[in-house]
Amino acid sequence: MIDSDTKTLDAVVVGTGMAGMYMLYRLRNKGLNVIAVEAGTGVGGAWYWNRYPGCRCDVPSIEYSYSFSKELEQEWDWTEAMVGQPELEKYLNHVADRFDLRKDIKFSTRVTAASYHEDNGRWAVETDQGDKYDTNYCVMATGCLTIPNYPDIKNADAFKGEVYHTATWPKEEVDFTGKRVAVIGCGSSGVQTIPVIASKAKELIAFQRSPVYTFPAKNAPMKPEFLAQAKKDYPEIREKQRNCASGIAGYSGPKKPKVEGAPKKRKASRKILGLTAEQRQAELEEFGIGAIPNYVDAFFNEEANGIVREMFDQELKRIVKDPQKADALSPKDYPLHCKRPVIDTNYYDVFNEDHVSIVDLRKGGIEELTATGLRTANAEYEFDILVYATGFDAMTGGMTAIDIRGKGGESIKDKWADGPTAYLGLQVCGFPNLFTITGPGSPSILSNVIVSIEYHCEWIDQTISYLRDNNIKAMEAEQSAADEWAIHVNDAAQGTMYVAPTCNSWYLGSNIEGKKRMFMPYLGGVDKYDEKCREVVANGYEGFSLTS
Ligand code: NA7
Repeated sequence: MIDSDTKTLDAVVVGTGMAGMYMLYRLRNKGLNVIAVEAGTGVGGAWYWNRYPGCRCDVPSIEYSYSFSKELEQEWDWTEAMVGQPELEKYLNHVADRFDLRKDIKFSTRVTAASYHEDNGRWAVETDQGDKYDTNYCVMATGCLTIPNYPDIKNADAFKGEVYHTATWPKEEVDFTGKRVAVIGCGSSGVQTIPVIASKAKELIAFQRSPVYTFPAKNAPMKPEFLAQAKKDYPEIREKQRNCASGIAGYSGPKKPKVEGAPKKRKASRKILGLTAEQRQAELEEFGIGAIPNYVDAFFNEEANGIVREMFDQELKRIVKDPQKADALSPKDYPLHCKRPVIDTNYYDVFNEDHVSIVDLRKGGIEELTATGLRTANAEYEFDILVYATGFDAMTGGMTAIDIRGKGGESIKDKWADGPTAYLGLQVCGFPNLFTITGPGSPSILSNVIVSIEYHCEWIDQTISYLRDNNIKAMEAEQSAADEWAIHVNDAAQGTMYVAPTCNSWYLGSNIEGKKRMFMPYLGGVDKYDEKCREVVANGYEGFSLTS
């Protein structure tokens, strides 16, 4: 029974990050009555919430941008090779204005519940502002890195100073001048923010449970000739992005004219095994620490991984002068390529400054927060500001934070208790007409995510056209297809360092207590994934049941 306050729609899009914005644009353009619901006061998703100092994209901006509008590509000028959060947020606001998206977005509103009605194949969606929507399709554009992870620390509320989380950073500037700052967590966010906060603070203490392997970002201002050429080359760049595994074309700018007789520039070897100790040392000296992640055999081979880890350690000890700090920063106990690679600007260098210290929590964890700081198993620390850089309930958190109930009232939380499965990362069995953008089992965050986002939005758009053209009331992933796909996703990761026994990462869900250990993204690549999706469609949506 629909009450009079309920708004009837064709589609509800949850979230207006890069995915939700494009989905809204596509569905509206096809004439659907659609609304997008956004918890923030503005668009941007991850680029709206993660406004901590130093937040920056780790994919070149030329490639980390929408491809759907040629005009947009031509009119937007990136100012750096890899821009920071403020510029990305500005870009996304420009997109929202340019395509007049705001008129169909309900801001400052969080979707709290969504339940499926089997009798009519429709969803009832509720928000924390009391909105009620009755909709045919529900598209979850809730993102892979949405729900902040707050560690379960004893007396968490005891600390009387200022407390921040990198993933929910305030819009107002935080003044670190002359302050003693503690940062808990040294993943990508910690690595990015520590040098920037340290440049202002009187003292910075990094509390680190797992050191990362991090490599210089080598970010630089955008050269006008590079940008001009990229704008000309966009068709090729986009074509290449969609037809490779990573979704990154590796665009390198204007082609340099060949100089007759000029010596060929040497590149670092692709494999480390087979090089003698002298050759490895020579490569390290010539190419530096940045060459280390490119030795491909280290992805699969333990011996190769061991060698590059030793090389990494050697470089780390050279950069960080204090042997105790270098030892604390050394990620000895898990392989390279287990966690998402981190790139940084001045991360190791900042530990050469006297006012920046590191606490190695492997030698004794945090026991409790106190009114003035925190206590580890070994010592007590005092500070004025506490920054949690402790990551996310990744890949699934955005969905499980909502009370989503499918057929028979089953909740998504229960459905995924034993590991999240979603056929092609697009639909969950038992949840008809609900689509997941970059859901578990798709290349998502293992690829250039904007490429995967656009792919999913277009697939969902075309699928909805098919459903409407063919009077199909409900579309649902079949359990057998979802299970088979989950096995394939798992197989694709086997033999890589991503699933090494000593590896704990948010890809595996192992950063969240009680979360089932399962490798969630699809490692097969954007190109292979596209082949599979095309095959599924060509075979009449094989693996989905379609009910008229
Ligand atoms: P990450 O990469 O999950 O990093 C979170 C960090 O917080 C990591 O070093 C964690 O150590 C640490 N952490 C988590 N819980 C605790 C507790 N209880 N005590 C101490 N330290 C803790 O999140 P980020 O936000 O840095 O980056 C996420 C992605 O965003 C990144 O990959 C980029 O793609 C952008 P752990 O490793 O779990 O031992």
